[in-house]
Amino acid sequence: MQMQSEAVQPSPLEQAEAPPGRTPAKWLPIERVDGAQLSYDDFLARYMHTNRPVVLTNVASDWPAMRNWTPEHFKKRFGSQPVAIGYDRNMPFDTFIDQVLESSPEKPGPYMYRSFLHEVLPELLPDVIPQNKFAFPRRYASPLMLEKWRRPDGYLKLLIGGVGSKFPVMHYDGENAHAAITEIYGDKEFIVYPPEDGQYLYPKKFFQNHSMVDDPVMMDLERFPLLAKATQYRTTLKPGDMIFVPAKWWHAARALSTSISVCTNMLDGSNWGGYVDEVATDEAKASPKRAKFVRRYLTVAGRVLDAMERLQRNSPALAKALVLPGILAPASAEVAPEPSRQQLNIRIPTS
Ligand SMILES: O=C(O)CCC(=O)C(=O)O
Repeated sequence: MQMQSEAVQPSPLEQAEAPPGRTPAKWLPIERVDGAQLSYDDFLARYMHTNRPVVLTNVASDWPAMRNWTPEHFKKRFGSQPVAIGYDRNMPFDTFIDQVLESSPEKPGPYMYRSFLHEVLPELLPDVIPQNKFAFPRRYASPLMLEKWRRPDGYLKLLIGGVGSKFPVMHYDGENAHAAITEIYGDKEFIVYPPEDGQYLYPKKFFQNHSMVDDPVMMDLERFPLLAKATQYRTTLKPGDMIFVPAKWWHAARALSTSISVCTNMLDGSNWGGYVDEVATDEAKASPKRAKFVRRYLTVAGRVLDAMERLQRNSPALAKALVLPGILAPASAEVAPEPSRQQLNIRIPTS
C-alpha cells in the first residue's frame, strides 16, 4: 500500500558519514495527528480499518507514568529485583538501568522487550490509567477467546533501552495483530514498511515475520540489494506519542536517547480473518482435527464479537443495559474494565 505520493526525503543521517559498505536509507514521514483532537470512530475508520499507520500525539497526558517514569525511578523502585530483558535473559533491575544509561551508538546496551506488566510488574499498572482509547477493541481479553490466546485486560509490555540500543529484530507482529506503542520517556526512532514490501525485506526461512536485515537506516545493499526497492516510513516518537502499527506492517525501533515505552496488541474485525488463519495454521501442526475446530469456533466467535462491538458503538445505552456485550467484547475504553492490577500467572506468547 503506497501511503503518500510526496518525494522520498533524505534522511538526516544521510549527512552523517555512512560506515564503509553502508548506504543511508531514504524515507517518508509517517502521518502525525493530534490524538486529543481525534475521535475513536475516526481513528477506526481512517487508520485501523484501512490498515494505515499513524502517530497520534498527546495520548497519555493523564498517565502518572508520564510524570514519574524515569530510569532513576525504576532503579529506586525495584532495586536489585530480577527483571526479564529478553526471552532467556534476566538481570537485576538496577544493574540493567546502569547499563541502559551507559549505552551508546558505538556500544549499545541491553534493550528490554519481554516484560509484560501483568506477568512481572503489575504494581506499575495504575501508572498507565486512564486507558488509552486508541488501544481498543481488545478482543484478546474477551472471555470468548480460547484460553491459549486470551490475554488479560490491557496487558502491556514494557520497553526500555539506552541510546543506540534497539528492538532485536525487524518484524511484523504474530497473530496478524495490530500494535500500539506509546512513548513515555525519551525519544525512539520507529521505521515501518508496508506488508507488500516484505518481498524486499529478506524474511527468515523459519520465522517468516522476522527480517534478516540488520540495519534499515544504514543499509548493507551488497548483502540485501532488494532493500533499496522498499518504501521506508520513519518517525521519531516523543513522550506522549503513540504509533499505530497495523497488522503485517514490518517495523524496527531504536532508542535515540534513553527510552521508556509500553506496547500492546489489538484485534478486531479488521484483522480477525488473518488472526484465525494464523492460529488455525499453527494448531494444524499438532492436530489437523483441532485446527478445524479452532477455525470454526473462532469464525463464529468473530461474528459475535463484530455484532457486540457494533452494538456498543451504535447504541451504547442499549449495550450497557444488556451488560453482556461489554463483558464479551471489551470494545472501547469506556466499557472495558481498568487493568486488574492482579499479578497473573500466565506466559504470554509473542513472536
Ligand atoms: O518499540 C519497540 O521497541 C518495538 C516493539 C515491538 O515491535 C514489539 O514488541 O513487537
